[in-house]
Amino acid sequence: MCGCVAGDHLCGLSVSKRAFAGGAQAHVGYMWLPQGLPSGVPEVSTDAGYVRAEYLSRRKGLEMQKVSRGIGLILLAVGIVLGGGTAAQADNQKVTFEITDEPGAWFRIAGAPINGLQSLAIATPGTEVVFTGKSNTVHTRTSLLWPTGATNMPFDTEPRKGSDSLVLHTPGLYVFTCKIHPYMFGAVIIDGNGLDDGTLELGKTLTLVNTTAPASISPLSGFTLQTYSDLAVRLLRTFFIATGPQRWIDYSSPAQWDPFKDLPDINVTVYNGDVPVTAPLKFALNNLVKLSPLPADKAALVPPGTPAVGEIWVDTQFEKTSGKNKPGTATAISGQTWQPTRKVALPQINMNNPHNMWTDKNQNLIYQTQWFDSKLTVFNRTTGKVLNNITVGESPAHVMTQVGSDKLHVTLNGAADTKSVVELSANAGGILRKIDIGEGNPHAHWMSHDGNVMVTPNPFTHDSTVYNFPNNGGKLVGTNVLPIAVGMTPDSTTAYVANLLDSTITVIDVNSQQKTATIDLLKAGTNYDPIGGIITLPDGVTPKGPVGALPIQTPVAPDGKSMVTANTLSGTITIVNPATNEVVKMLPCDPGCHGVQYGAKQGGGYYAYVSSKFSNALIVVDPAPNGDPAQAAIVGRILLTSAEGTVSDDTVTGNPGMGGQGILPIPVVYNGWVQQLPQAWKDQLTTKQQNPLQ
Ligand SMILES: [Cu+2]
Repeated sequence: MCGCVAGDHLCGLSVSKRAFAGGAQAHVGYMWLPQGLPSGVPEVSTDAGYVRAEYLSRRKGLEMQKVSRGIGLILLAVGIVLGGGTAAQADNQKVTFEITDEPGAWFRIAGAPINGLQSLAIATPGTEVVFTGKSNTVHTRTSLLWPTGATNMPFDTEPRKGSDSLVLHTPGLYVFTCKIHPYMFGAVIIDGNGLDDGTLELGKTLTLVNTTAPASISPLSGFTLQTYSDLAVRLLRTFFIATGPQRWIDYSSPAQWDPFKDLPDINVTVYNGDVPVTAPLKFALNNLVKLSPLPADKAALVPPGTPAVGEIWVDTQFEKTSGKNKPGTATAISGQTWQPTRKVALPQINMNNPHNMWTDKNQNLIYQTQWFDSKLTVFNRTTGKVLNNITVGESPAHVMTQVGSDKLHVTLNGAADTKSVVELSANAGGILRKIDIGEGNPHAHWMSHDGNVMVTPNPFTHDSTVYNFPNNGGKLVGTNVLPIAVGMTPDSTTAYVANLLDSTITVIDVNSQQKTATIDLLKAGTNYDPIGGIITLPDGVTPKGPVGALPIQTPVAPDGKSMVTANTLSGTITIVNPATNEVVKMLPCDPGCHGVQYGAKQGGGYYAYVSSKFSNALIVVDPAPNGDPAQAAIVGRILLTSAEGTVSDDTVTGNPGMGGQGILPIPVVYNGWVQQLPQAWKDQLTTKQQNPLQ
């Protein structure tokens, strides 16, 4: 029953439940490791001169609770026929999820998918859920939501490639994710009323993992979600879109987008308090509560009126090509024609899920992370030719250069130990060291304009490291749950950390290394009603909002006038005025809204480019017309599929232009980097763009 691998120090606990993010019962959780199980987790860094006291002080008083118990239950065999069609196979009361690198099928149910539901299993109480690994990198198997009070919940594991299992007893909806790649979803509905009535029972209330965290780290602490609610239905809708590529928005197709394509013709039962409400699944996902309209108006596919300087690279991470079995390309868009000029798939190295990019100070190289792998890849920007493929560690997520040295720093999202940032020499000549940031598993860091400071978001430990290079040490600053991406003002005095699961942004004073404020993007109860719903879009009917649910990338404009945040659950773009830290505007985005970067607009000013995972369009935002972020507007939508004249090293075979994640406008015009550009690039910028703070 224990599916652990030999030698794993957690073997005896492989079906244990360790509280997410420290959980309700634990102190501000540190490593999510029960005491007495620290093998592989160094207690004290060996880095000389390290400001270790800061880290150690947070360990004191740490009381992690072992919540391990053996699970030994006799399993009964049942069928799971639903409304004439098996939704997904659960044989002999066992559901096996294969964890893969395959877009949409990250938690793929073993056996052929039926009705397109490759990641949703329907089963009865007592079903064993098994996770097995088929990915090139490590993943966690983590409860995202579950029926309130359910036995064996929440479940969580270390990042690993091996197997795990648990048994589900309590009826209702369970969604599992990976804390490293938090859009990987697998779900199980335990139907307590039997499986032959054609109705999926979602149960009365759900608990979200962050709501089990202490109030000190989650504004949603203690919140319980009834299943008849905007938030529950929105989460379910996002699950179905994420796990079915046929439900992604294909702007290149003449067919009308159907976000519910191939969903089975079955009913779901949700609860309004104690009152059951049964409705057809598709109706429930679109009409049961007052969900805001889904975006994706193809008429919006228009280029901006004013050209951009240079080009815009977008990681079309889910695009498939014929010459390799791993997904992903990097797509270059011309800022003059707004056409895709190049797609780089790198079949010769089987490039796997390219996630985020940066370039050298001469703008000649593209540094490309492979997030579902262990490599940093370097290719020539103008030829697409691969130059280097360097093993850096598990799940390399983001890469940026350091102003001055032009060294690279790559975060290792899958690294369980605290030496989780890799430093490479200029032009990625070689690995220089691994930097101890006091935590493992960082995602999207940001570097200061002078190269002195790096701020990492540490998703597993709800904190952020403010690392000072001259001191060769850092300090941990508390955030909310699952911090995922950092932005920084151009003078590097303020850092912003987007907390995915709490829909907040932690504001950090970089110099004093203190948290100074929290920006609430959800404003539940004020701007957003998690039960009644309505996230109002600019053309909406209810004067509520702005709202951003599940924020990801959040860079600050090179001139400091705006911060643009991509919110993946709400499918909205929020604009913050960094002068006041107020959310001043909301714009519609596509499902899976994810990446943001700023680039130079021709003749002055900036565009913010926004990518979405489950769409093949790049949104162009004018983030501060007339210098005012409250007037931010969408000024273009660019198709990311190949066009006539697009040069590529491989042939696209699936998910065309899909999976928008990391973005890299060339030239890099953030303060600090822009001053290092070759003259030929500077000549294309205005004086103000060359010196954004003057
Ligand atoms: Cu993962």
